[in-house]
Amino acid sequence: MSKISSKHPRAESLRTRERLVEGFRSGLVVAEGLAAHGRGEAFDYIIGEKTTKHAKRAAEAAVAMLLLAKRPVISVNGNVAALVPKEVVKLADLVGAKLEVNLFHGSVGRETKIGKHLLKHGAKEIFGTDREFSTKIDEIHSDRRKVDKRGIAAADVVLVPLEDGDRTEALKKLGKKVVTIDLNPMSRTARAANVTIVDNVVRALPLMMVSAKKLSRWDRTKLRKTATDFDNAKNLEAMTGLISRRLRKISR
Ligand code: PTJ
Repeated sequence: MSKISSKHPRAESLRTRERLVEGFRSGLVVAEGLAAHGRGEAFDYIIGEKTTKHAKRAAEAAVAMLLLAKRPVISVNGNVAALVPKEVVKLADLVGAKLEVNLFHGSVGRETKIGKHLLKHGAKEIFGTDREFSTKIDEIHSDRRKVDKRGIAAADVVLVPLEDGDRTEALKKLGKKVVTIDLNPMSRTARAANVTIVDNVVRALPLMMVSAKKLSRWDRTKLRKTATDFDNAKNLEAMTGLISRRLRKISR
């Protein structure tokens, strides 16, 4: 890894970028994942590389939804595995969710690599890597249609971080609730999800872990209220409003 001075104004962002490049070199991340991260970085730059109050509210609703779920699943792609392996394992543990490797650019070799990477970071069980349990969701028009019978196929709530595609609509049509983390509040996934946390996954996951510790002490009535009171369209509108105010401020 190249040396990044802590005095550099974008030190944290550069370190995150380095982690992704490492992930690319070790075969966890596809080249397209680097481009996807660049799109995310652009939005992060505009929002000020900080977690907003809107993201905090969304994270709480997301965690409430995961804690209320009977069969919650966290879907892991190459970028998530490279950026937040430890955190995603910990969050799954805190909310009682299963971890499933599910890729847009499907490859058995990368699935296995990502699965092993998560096991190395403390996961006890990984779905999505065993052909015996593989099935298809026909409504999804990409490699992401390949899911695990014990995981996404059977889930009632699915966390799908970092994607812009048709999967969320398809999962919702099947009666599942969808939570996402996406720096772009205009992406198809951000718009279609039940809860969208507009924040960098490297900040959102630790934030969700803190929420999970707090909310796991709440009763189900309070959790239900937190989940149902959340309005994703309103929250996204607040985020796009914040982005346009920030753009006006930066351009002055
Ligand atoms: O490993 P695979 O094969 O499943 O592929 C993973 C990528 C990310 C390449 C794939 O899911 C993809 O192509 O994603 P998209 O359609 O480019 O969407 C990624 C979304 O995540 C975009 O809306 C980005 O703005 C957003 N994003 C990128 N990096 C981050 C992010 N959001 C939060 N935190 C980030 N670090």
